[in-house]
Amino acid sequence: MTKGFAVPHPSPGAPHRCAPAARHPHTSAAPAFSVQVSAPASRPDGWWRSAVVYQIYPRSFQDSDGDGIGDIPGITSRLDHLARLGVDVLWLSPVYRSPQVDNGYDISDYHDVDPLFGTLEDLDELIAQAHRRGLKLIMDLVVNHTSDQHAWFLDSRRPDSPKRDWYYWRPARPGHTPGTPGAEPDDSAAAFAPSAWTYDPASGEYYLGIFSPAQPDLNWENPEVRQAVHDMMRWWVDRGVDGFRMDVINLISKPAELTSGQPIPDPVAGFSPVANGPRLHEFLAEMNRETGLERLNLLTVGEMPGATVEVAQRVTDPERHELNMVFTFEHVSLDSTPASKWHLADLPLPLLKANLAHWQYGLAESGWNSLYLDNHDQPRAVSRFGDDSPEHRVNSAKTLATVLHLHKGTPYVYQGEELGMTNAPLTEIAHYRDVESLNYHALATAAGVPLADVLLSLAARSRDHARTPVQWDAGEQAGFTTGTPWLAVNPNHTTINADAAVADPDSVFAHFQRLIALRHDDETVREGRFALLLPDHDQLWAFTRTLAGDTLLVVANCSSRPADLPLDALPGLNGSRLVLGTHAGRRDAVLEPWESRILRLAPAQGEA
Ligand code: TEU
Repeated sequence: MTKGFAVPHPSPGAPHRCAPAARHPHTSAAPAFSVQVSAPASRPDGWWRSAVVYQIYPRSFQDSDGDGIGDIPGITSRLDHLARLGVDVLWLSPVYRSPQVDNGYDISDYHDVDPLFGTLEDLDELIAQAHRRGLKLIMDLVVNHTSDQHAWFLDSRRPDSPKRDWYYWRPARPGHTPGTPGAEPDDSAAAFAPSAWTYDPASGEYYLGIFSPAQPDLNWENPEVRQAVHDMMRWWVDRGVDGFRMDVINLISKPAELTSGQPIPDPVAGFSPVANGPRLHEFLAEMNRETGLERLNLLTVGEMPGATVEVAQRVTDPERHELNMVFTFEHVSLDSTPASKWHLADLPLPLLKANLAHWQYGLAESGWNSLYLDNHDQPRAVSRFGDDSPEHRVNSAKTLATVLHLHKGTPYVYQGEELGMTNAPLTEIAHYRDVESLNYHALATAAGVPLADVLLSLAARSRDHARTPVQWDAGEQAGFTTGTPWLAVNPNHTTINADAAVADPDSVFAHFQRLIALRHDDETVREGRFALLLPDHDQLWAFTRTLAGDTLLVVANCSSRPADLPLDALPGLNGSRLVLGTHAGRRDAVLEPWESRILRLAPAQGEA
């Protein structure tokens, strides 16, 4: 396991200045602490281009009833924290009725709230309270698949059902007895199970579930399926939601082989064989038209594993009327080998910089980027890309945020990221809850991978790191619940928690407030053209953003040792003005470990 970036170590004689950062007041304007009150759902054209989105994973955010599981009233009770942070939009991971095999990404009723999380009325109240504070709210739309307990699927199990064709049902492989090992229609593996095909003895056929048997894939070729999804989306829009985050939406159009009843080609290579199918753009444009996504100025972001920047260019080109932006997986796949996310690889900084720059350039002319390092499926960014040691945690969390939020696009903050929350000490299989982690453990150990290696991969990549309860205070269960949390609270909540962060003007939280305020205030942050500098530098992440002659220069030391600023390669430095820094007031030509600065170049100096 590699922690942070793979950078060469300094030579033994080299000076190594790792003194803790001096604490100085920041130069930016003080964050606003007042709660904004505004009319609900005012959505001017293009509003999402200046927005910052905050993702809530309800199960782990705030419990209000002591059952150890976060819920909607718990979220409502914490809205002031989010208003204080300054974000514009809340994205709710799924709260629909669900057997919770994949924590709500397996939906059995799209028109109801799971009792675990509360009621529809609780959700209405959350939306109203959010709108009252000027916060918008978007729902997670999980329509590549339903739960196997959804009424549509239960109906579809009858071979003569009109809904049989709403899912992918296929006979056994020719020459094989249905239900016997190896009789699956093809060799596709599911993301969270050994096979993507599950045998149903009642009809003697198999159904497709590319995540797990509890998540059967809907057949989007069938127009009735698409209509049912559109109806459901309109129902939520009428209820007051401001947009959708669309789960694995580039998997809805399946390859021609599959839709025509043939085996999936090259079935073992992850999602790529089933991603970005031939009718993807048609389905997205139709959805947009039928549900008024664009007409109503709803925020739309499509999660797209396996999508290239070319796919994203098409999806986000305003002329094509599909979606506002997509979530790419490229930058969060760089620290694994192509074999799987569990096969760990070193990540040199130039590789990560190059990937983000590739997306910046690719979507510069038309289209739009989404920007994220953390979400509910990823280990914590500060532990993965930063340095979560007590010495460097705060500055590395701030510097990663500086870099991300100064790119062009819509930044996403994942709950706890604004506190610098870290990976959890998950050291044995009993510590894990996630279906993906448990499946990997079972399959890998059965295949003979030594347990120690399996545990190492899990400790580096498990989704459970993101899902430990939000650390609100230093007290019992971090203030998350009065009961027993469904997943253990990280013991470091005694020092890393919202109470402490909000009280400290130099905290990670305060830095996020400043970055969000800067985006709101500064047109160059929102719309400026991006240019990467020093692409091969293994410590510094440097780039400019330019708009109408105004240039911001970002220099960030993404390493735990000092970094010299190459003045000849950054000619605009002299005469520039510090807009925001992690070590405010410092202007030396050496950046401290994990120090970053946002500078405004003097007008005459233009783009560096
Ligand atoms: O994720 C899709 C996805 O590609 C990742 O989940 C991936 O399978 C895994 O996290 C890589 O480690 C979405 C949701 O974000 C995720 O939580 C769901 O489990 C999945 O879809 C199925 O709905």
